[in-house]
Amino acid sequence: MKTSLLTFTAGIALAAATAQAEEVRVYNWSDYIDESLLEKFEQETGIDLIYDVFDSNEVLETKMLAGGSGYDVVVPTGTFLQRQIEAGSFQKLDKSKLPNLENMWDVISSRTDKYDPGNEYAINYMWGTTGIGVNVPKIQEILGEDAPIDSWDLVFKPENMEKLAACGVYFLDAPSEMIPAALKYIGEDPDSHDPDVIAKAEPVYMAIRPYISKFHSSEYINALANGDICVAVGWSGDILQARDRAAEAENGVEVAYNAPKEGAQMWFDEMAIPVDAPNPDGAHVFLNFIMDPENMAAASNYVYYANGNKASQAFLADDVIGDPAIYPSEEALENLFTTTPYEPKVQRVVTRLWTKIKSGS
Ligand code: N2P
Repeated sequence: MKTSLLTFTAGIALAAATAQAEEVRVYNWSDYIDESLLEKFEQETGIDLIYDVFDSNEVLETKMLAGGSGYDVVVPTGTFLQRQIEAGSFQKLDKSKLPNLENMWDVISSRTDKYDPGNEYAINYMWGTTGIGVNVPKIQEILGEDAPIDSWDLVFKPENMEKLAACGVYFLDAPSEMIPAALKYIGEDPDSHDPDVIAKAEPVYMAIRPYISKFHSSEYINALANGDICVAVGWSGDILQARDRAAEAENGVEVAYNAPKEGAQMWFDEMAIPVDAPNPDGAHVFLNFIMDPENMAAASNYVYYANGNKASQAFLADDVIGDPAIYPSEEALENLFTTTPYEPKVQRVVTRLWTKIKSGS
């Protein structure tokens, strides 16, 4: 009797020690969460959260295809998710562990279904558009009151870029978004997988290449907010975060974001569990925490991206749910395009072209 009681006690102590040491490792985009949520997760669940960030789908994809990343939750964009599902990089969600799935929004899940049929492998975290952020007073000083801040003309017309170069122009280092934008600008199908069509993006970029100061996918938030640059081709919420940082600094910088009127890309960032995740149970706890309506709303209210959670909408700030740059109207939605993943052969064409564009020769 005594022995078995001792064993029992030791068992509890061991379980407690294991619970204390439990960790979940999340790899998400930079500037993409309200960090107080990370503490809240640890407090509510007792799980240690290791939270790392990236700013490039290509960087994440390299880790996913190599395997052994050590992460429990990662956040590829829909097109990359689809390719990585096909490569066997993810495990199916155990939906019985995700009661908060009931909060998700069918309008978004019907769209993410194209990348992940049945939404078997991922939940939508956030979605947004790829467009243009500007320091309005600076642009108007250079190009006049009628500066085309809502048009791809601003950044793809060499005569505009020649004038803007002095105040600083950054582009995303994201070939799967920057090539489609240039194709859209010249009236081609932005989702073309035809190498001959894709090649038409090259002269568009080469004509403006001397005027691009940098290709980078996260530094532009502060650069725009500080007034170090006056134009950034970037992601909607990031530019709206720059707007807030500038307003707080009261430095005369006034940032505006536009999804260009000719058409802009819409994308969906998806939370998925790697096939070799060390703690898939913890990953499910994290996903369920994120799908809590108040948590999801707190994240969107902080980073100015829309989310795929219908129930969170009751908790969204008016300047988030009411801002058409974040939650576009039906009409504006029609002007947004989506893309499909490039096949490996086409991807190589795109990667080579992008390297050439960046090097400028
Ligand atoms: C957050 C960028 C996320 C959007 N900084 C890229 N899909």
